[in-house]
Amino acid sequence: QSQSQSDHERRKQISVRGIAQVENVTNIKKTFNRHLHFSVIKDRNVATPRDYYFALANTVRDHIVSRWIRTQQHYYEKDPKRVYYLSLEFYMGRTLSNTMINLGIQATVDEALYQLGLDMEELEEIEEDAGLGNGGLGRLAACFLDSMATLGIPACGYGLRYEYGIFKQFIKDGWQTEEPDDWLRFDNPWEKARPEYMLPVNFYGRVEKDDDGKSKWVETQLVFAMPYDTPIPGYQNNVVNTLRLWSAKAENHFHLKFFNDGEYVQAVMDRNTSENITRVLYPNDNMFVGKELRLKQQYFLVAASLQDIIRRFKSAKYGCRDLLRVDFSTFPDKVAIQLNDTHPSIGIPELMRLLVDVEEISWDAAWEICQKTYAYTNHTLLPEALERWPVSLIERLLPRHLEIIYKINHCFMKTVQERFPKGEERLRRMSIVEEADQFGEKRINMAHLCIVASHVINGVAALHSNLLKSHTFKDFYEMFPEKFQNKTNGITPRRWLLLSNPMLADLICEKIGDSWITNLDELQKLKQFKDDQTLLRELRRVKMENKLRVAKYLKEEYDVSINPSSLFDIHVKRIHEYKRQLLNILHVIALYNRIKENPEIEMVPRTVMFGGKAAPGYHMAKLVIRLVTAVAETVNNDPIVEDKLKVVFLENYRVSMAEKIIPSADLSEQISTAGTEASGTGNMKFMLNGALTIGTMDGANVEMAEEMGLENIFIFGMNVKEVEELQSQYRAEDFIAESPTLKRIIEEIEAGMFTPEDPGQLKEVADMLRTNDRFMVCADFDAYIKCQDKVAEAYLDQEKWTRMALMNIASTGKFSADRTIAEYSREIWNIEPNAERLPAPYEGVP
Ligand code: B1H
Ligand code: IMP
Repeated sequence: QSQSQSDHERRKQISVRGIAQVENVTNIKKTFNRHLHFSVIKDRNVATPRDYYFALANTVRDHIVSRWIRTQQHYYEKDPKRVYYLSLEFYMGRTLSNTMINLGIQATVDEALYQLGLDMEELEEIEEDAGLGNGGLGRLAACFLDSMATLGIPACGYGLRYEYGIFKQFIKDGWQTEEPDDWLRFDNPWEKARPEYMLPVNFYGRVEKDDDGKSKWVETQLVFAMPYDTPIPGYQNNVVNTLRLWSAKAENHFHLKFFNDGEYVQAVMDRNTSENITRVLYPNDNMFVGKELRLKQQYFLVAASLQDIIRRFKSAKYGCRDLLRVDFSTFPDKVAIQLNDTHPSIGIPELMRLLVDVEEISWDAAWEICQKTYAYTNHTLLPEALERWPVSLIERLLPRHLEIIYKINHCFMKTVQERFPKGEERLRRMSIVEEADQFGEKRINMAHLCIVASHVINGVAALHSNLLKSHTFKDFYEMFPEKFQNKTNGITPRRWLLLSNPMLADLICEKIGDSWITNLDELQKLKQFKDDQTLLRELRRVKMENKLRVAKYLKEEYDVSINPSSLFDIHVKRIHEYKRQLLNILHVIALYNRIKENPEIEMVPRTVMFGGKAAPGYHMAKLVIRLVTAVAETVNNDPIVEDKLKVVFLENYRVSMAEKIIPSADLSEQISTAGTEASGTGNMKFMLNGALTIGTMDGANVEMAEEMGLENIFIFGMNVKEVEELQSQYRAEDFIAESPTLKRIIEEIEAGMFTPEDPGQLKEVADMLRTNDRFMVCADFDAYIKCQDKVAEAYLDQEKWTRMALMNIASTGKFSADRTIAEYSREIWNIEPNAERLPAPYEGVP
């Protein structure tokens, strides 16, 4: 109670500092009551907390509306170049608090609710996460939307309105189980359906050629795309951009005559087949699954979005008020399309089809427009994640697109041949159309298509971008070096500090003011306080309060008791072999073995927390979860351990849980095999919240270390070069033989020490480590254990530890998504960010 009281006070203070115009409490109370009455249709005698949440959401939404309309009008008046971010995933999480913060009305709303006898934090917890993403890639898209709005960029996100987002994870008897995420069950107050802007999308059919060789795609099956718009407010600048998500709607005219009621009823029921397109998000992170329905989703997204983009391009005004734009040569000056990985890459042949077949532009002119318009971001080097669609599938679903892809490839192969005569091998390697595999199946390499059809391709961290050039796309780099760029990922400091860690945000504001919220480099100013005992003490206090909050949450929600003074060692991200949750749990077992050897041992008490979802079909990832829960059961119930060690598996880790957990971390685990994690963004969130990192020289960890200095981070293990050298001759047995600690642990897993009721249960994990480990856990084991010992030692000196945490926080400037988006703007989209505020609705027209 007193905890939430003080939070209440703090939030009020911090937001008041930032707002010019405080919206008034009386009006907000009035609007809230009106919404409870007219929108929710309840009185306070029968209203449930959910009813109050909806009344509140509607109240807050009201404050967006005029800004949203005015921003869009402003764009039409100014006719600037537009940016379209196409993504199969937008992992938005919750919207309520973020909206209040960005609108600057949080303190006022909080006060109004307080006066109404309601608790804002309790109502916030009722909101479902918008879980329309798997992990980093989807959350990056969400952070980018926030930064684009904050930088005043005329941007629009296009995605799919999945009826079911990422599954809900439950742990039953130690194993992951999945439940559908029915997030729309109670209505979504943040979206507005726009049935009047519905657009047609075609599938299947065949291609007809007319006499002068023109192609027509005929006898197709039609599905409609219904847009749902969600407002994306910038941070206190009165800009509101749009996230437009498409939902599949069956068409209404079946052009059929029914001979009986049954046929008619069946025809209505068959509408489901069309509407299944946007039913569910595919739950695989970093893994390509070549399912027809997934390709339908991809095409559905781009076909609808491109029609919308072209419609807007044509209707946008330039100077003269009512002239329609017909000349497509200016298209790339008015439109930039960013492809979030290859997932929307079927948009390349679709744009070519629209320009050539529909707008009747010549192939060469269309191709130039296409290249100038598209840019492609690559997010992974893992071969199993690269999209390679079977030709036979594309041919059946999108016959005209296959023809276009063949033509693109034909032209491209000619230019390669001109550049590199006698480069037979090279030609084969670079082809968009791959040669037939062992089953006679040819595939389309979507990354190759993207590189050829875009003017820029970028990786998501310096190391990753360099590996793209030197390995994955080496041939392409040699041919088009000017196309390759790096754009190191970033995160939005609004959600990942201001919203999630109000106490730390407040402390920072007290010291250096609040300009860091939109200019994260300002945090550098904290460095001058590195020996300020008062600040270090305050930092420690904030961390402790955040840890207490998490301890309380785990007790209330999961009945898990943890020691808040222990070192919180946190590993949260999708469960994947390359992310090496296994390496971490091996360390936990090593600590447990030490305690058993010597129950009197003096050690820094640790709470090791794991969280993350395994793709439902990923057997080994599910076994890793089982190993963690088995070790947790064993360790947590062994009286000998006392409070030296605790292991927790955080069920159903998602955006809203990340916001709670990350501010409490002392130690952030970022331990992927070097060269496998393209960037990582969780790493940046922990750093910003004052956790220290234990990590490999992988992805953005490299740049984090560079920014903060190696003395403020715990780096261990092989680097990319060492991984590469070992790869082909890796034998786990060599490392096991040299490490008695490791040998013992693997034998214990094999013997069933953690699953005594079924000793063979985890043998597969041990077998994999011994004989089949692509990610070389054993090779980094000793270095990891040594490094963890250094972590524990450092934790003993709390003052030094806190100073390191301060240096982490102060060095995060580079990892603001605002910096990332400013770079995309200038170096890819060719537009200048605009930090100016639009006038507020009550300040007159923009
Ligand atoms: C990332 C994916 C991904 N890279 C395929 N690739 C998917 C691939 O549904 N699929 O088929 C879904 C997701 N996700 C992540 O992107 C990287 O692993 C991270 O290192 C990176 O930080 C993040 C954002 O760039
Ligand atoms: P869209 O970008 O074409 O989807 O339009 C989004 C919003 O922009 C509309 O709902 C209007 O608020 C605004 N808008 C569209 N066309 C015009 C126009 O011609 N003048 C001013 N505002 C417009």
